Amino acid sequence: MMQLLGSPASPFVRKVLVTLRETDQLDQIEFVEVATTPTKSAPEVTVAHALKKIPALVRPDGCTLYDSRVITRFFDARAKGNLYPERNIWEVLTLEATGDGIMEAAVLMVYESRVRPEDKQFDGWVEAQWSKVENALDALSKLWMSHLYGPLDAGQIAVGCALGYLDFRHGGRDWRKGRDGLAGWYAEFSKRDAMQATSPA
Ligand SMILES: N[C@@H](CCC(=O)N[C@@H](CS)C(=O)NCC(=O)O)C(=O)O
Repeated sequence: MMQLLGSPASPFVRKVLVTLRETDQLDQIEFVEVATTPTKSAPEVTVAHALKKIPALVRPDGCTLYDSRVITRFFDARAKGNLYPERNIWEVLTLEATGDGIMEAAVLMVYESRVRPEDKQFDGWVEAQWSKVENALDALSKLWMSHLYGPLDAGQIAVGCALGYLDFRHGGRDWRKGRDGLAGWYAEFSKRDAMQATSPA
């Protein structure tokens, strides 16, 4: 059986779990829960993922897959799903990259306070990451609302998991302020069974 190495708190792992649920393949994997940080890598992760990150998908009949967007695309193809439609593939991939980028910046902010020793923390750097998040949220609000309301795809899943992660780890920053449209979309999207079942909060 395929093994998915991950933690339910990771937004990148959540994307894979949502994809598995949306394509009805949750029973195809064994979830192996691991705790890993940049300074303390889990041994299984070090073996499976060249960059020592999660998620990683260990397959008995093929190479181990990473990163999250490779794994989600693999499962979509495997189920002959429509999360990466040819019709607008470049839009979908760009939206997915936007969601992933929000997660990356938001995860780095968490590492700054949790992993880096206090005397080495740098507020200016943390705020610069948050300004990337805000810039991306504004881009989503201005350019992507009609796509977000279209048929379900991998871009929407990435954005949904990114916004969920902002609530989970950066709730005090109020990403919804001045972004009613995006907040309204997320309120609906987060009601999906796959989102409810994988909520980290
Ligand atoms: N681009 C990667 C990012 C994965 C990632 O950053 N995962 C975090 C957990 S949320 C991780 O494994 N961090 C440990 C580390 O950086 O060593 C993906 O999409 O899979």
